[in-house]
Amino acid sequence: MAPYSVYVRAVRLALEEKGVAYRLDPVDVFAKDGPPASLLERQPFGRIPAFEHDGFRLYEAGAIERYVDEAFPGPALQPSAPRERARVNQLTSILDSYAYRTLVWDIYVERVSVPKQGRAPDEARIQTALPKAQLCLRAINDLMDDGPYLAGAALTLADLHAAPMFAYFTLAPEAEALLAEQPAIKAWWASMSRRPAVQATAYPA
Ligand SMILES: N[C@@H](CCC(=O)N[C@@H](CS)C(=O)NCC(=O)O)C(=O)O
Repeated sequence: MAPYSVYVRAVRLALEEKGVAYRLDPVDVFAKDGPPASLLERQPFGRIPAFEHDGFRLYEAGAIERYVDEAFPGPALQPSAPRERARVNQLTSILDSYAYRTLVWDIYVERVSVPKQGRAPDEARIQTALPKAQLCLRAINDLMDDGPYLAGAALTLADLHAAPMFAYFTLAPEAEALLAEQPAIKAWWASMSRRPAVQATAYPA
């Protein structure tokens, strides 16, 4: 699985935080001829990650993260109280449904990756994304209560799902002003980015 992938990294963060050893098999999901057949056999939509544990195959990062948390010993990454657990699932869904495309593709990829490839960024796409990013950050901030983690006092899968998205987003200069409006998220990211698991999975290393 590719170390640059947001969703592969989120699963790796869960494995790292649980202290579970794992192997990353390389796959080029953006290959010119499309995703390789070996991936499609495991993930029919041609996305990564595709995960396997003792013959049990699973795709969809959120499902893999929850499996990792529940199938292995180590610190619990989901609260047991229904309402707290629901917040973790709510944040994960917000990240998947609204934040990933806006923060990573519309802002980071367009502002940082596209110029590296020698192309001009689509400024209109970035401008359209900025209020959407603001909305995402505000919504996440509103759910944080007193923090310091996204779902409250303890580290959860919500933090690990979000961290790879923020690692890319914060490389775009636009992130600074947006995060200045949400100091709790800014402080969260400053602390998350120093975690050994986050540093161990950094891309580029
Ligand atoms: N819903 C999927 C999304 C996974 C996903 O979008 N992965 C990206 C890499 S971070 C990918 O495979 N992109 C390839 C493509 O869009 O063709 C999950 O949760 O696993």
